[in-house]
Amino acid sequence: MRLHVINPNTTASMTRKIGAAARAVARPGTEIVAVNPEFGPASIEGYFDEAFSLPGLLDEIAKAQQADAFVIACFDDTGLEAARCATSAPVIGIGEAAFHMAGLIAEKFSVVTTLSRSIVPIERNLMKYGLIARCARVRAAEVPVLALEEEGSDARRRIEAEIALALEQDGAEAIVLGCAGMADLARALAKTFGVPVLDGVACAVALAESAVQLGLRTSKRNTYAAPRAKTYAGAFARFAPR
Ligand code: 5HY
Repeated sequence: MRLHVINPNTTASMTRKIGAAARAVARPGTEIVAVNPEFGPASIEGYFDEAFSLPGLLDEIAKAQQADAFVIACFDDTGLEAARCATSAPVIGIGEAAFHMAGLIAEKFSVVTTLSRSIVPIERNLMKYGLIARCARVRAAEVPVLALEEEGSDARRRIEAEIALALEQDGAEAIVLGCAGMADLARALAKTFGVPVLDGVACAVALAESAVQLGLRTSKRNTYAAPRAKTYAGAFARFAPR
């Protein structure tokens, strides 16, 4: 099978990191194609960037209609519902995947994301997915997303400090890493803290493979139905459903 893993920001080094994390857990017969748009924000930090990443995300999906499934590799699950309208293949968000997987192995989990501006969007996703009661707390390490790409940054130290607080104060039994850019840290952090630490990229790849194996496709009845034919004016004409 072929999984199309889309990093909705335009930072190629993060796309390579995401691709490596996906290939590390993919089954032998699974081809991972990791891509990012050529246009849009270099990182997605809150609602403004999410909005500006959507055209590029949807364009990547339109270009890859042969994929067996898609993973949206942004922890805010940016554009997840719109993406499900754009294809009949399964579309798995790394946030939603990590939340569900954490709920299978722990009663309560905390999320450690990058900046405080991402806390409410993640909390709202948890409510949307019906999992807010299983999340002890969504925390921010106060690390800009691109600091995770910088050699020698103090990002890892700040993430570790926030995980320690989550274990001390939240009653967290597992930790969900709240950024695709943290994908390479999960195994080491699990060893450091002795608790499950989940990376959404790995969780989403596993769930996407399962959906394909089960022969499941996105339902096109009502909510995720293909967009009705209409004019998409101006520069957005290229995004009209193909
Ligand atoms: C992500 N931003 O996974 C999110 C995480 C965040 O560019 N990739 C991004 O901080 O919201």
